[in-house]
Amino acid sequence: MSEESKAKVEAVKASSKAEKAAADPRTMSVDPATQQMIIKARADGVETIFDRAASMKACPIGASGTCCKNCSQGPCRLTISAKNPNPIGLCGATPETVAARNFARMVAAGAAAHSDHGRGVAETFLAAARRETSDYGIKDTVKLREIAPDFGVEITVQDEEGNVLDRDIYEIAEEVGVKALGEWGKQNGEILLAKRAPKERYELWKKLDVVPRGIDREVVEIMHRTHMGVDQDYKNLIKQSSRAALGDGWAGSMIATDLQDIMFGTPYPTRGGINLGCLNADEVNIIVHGHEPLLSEMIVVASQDPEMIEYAKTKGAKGITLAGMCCTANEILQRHGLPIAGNYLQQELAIVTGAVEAMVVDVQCIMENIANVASCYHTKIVTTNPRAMMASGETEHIEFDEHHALEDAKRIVRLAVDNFQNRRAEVMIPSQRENQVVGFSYEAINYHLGGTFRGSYVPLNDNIINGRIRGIAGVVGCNNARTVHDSSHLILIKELLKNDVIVLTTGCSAMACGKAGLLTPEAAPVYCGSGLAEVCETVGIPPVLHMGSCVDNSRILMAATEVVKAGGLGKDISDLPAAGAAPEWMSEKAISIGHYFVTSGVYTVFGVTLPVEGAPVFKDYLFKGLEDLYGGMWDLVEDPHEMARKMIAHIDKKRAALGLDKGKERVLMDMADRQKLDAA
Ligand code: MSK
Repeated sequence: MSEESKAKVEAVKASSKAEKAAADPRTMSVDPATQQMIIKARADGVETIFDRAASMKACPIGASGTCCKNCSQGPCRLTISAKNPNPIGLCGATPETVAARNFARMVAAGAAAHSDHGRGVAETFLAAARRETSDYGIKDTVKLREIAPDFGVEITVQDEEGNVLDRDIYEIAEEVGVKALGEWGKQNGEILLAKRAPKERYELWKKLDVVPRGIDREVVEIMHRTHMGVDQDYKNLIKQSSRAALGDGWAGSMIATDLQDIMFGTPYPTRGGINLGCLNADEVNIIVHGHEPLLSEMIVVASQDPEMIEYAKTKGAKGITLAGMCCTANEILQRHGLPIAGNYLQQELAIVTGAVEAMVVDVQCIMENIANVASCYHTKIVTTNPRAMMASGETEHIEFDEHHALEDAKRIVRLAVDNFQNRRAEVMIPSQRENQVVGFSYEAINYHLGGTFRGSYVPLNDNIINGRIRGIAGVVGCNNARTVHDSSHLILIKELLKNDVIVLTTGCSAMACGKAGLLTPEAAPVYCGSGLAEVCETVGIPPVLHMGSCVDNSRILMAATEVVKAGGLGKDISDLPAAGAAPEWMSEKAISIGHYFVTSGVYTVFGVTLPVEGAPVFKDYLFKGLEDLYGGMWDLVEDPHEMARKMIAHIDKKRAALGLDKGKERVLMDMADRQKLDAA
């Protein structure tokens, strides 16, 4: 055999070895339940995202951010090389312009997704306030009274004798609902909740002229500016991206969180289970998947209805199990303690168990392929939102309407029960089922890390100042099939805990933590440095605090604001020893979230990739230039160990700036100090 042929044979051997290694489920996920279901899917002849990720490569030019397809003269693919150091598109657009436009469009899509979710919540809230529906009501009246002034709504009224009386709750709710809905279509002025930010931050946004006007307006303006031949200045495009992203974090998402809390209850710590082992072989299994809690709240009620449970028994099932997937899961978990079947990359695999009678989807993060997977089993896919229909496979559409939501929910549960007897594939449910403690809204943290009788963030600040807690990290975001499922979340978070950094989490990251046992108080002595372990053990909290779903990243903004207001750690979010990360991000919403954290003053690191590599000047602006403007900036680090190192270095930099580089006890503030702070 010639040397050349030998080399070819060796190359083939090596590539088949590499393919085999790539196809090994242990290289795809660190979660044993996921690995087991990938194997079952293959045995059943079912293709999943894990297989496609191994066989289909991402487009390198799109991944670098410099593919422009905003007009029909392209797509123009710009690659900087030695031969062509200054490539431009047909119209002359530079890599910077193209990458900034693409980035801005991702912000717009992400902000739109969160905010349209928020709009739906506001509409249902208003219907509840006007008593146009009997299925929804006002549950958390304390929170309603607390937030009403932020919308300029009075909570008291004076009678003719001058006595101050509490206003009727439904009257307040209606006014709040009207004001909240008005935030979408406002043409001028400012979003009302921008003033919730620390004063210094709000003033900075004003100075930089980025306080959002109305939510819809900022998104529409991005679409206009990124149309062919409009905004050709990457800095100006990012300025508009900042308005839209802030309109997401401090309006669309924040309003969604607030109004959901008022209608369904503000989360407080509760226990729940997580992973595919939450499904039950002898019960009707229903999975609610997506993001909006409006319908899933009603499915909770319908699935617990004794009549419905009896009906399930007539079909041979022992009962009904309702579990969640993606952020709808976080919503029903944090308010009802109902289990989570899995995070984003497990949606197909839940169906592969052969035990899911119905997967009920609303909006966002729903893979089109679940319809194909479902067709290999008996699972019914039920779409419920007119914005999110599916053309592939056989799906049922039962449209959610807030005016008869419970009726819709009962119809869906009955459909699932009727499907129980149609199981046709082998049922195999992994045994993995972890316990977790969730529901750390910023109000709950107020009490758990704060005062016993009166909520306060002061004790948390004290522990940061004395160095027991080195800093705070927000670790959030998705799974990504281009990385090992859950791995980067867990490596990063464990590194942070070891270094006494307390972690706030949401979304699929929170679920990765839950599956790995990090969301229990018992995790503190196992994973934390001595300082953080001591704090967690003293107050009985997990070292990683589950704060909810993707829209609930707004809770992290509020928690950061409360820390600033409690004093002793600077005057702005950018002064805090804090950092953010999304190590396995994949959705456009993550880019919007990342950008509202950056513009709120947070050093924010993403993993996997960022579509900026093909435009070095633009990348430099995001990674360095924004720090001068906002005190927060973007970063990209693939390796989670290195990501942890950089986040801790940033936290230490902020500690040093605050004079906290040597641990010290906090000097207790007296009333005069507090008044000075308030006046500042
Ligand atoms: S669900 S946006 S995959 S976190 Fe909110 Fe998970 Fe990311 Fe969807």
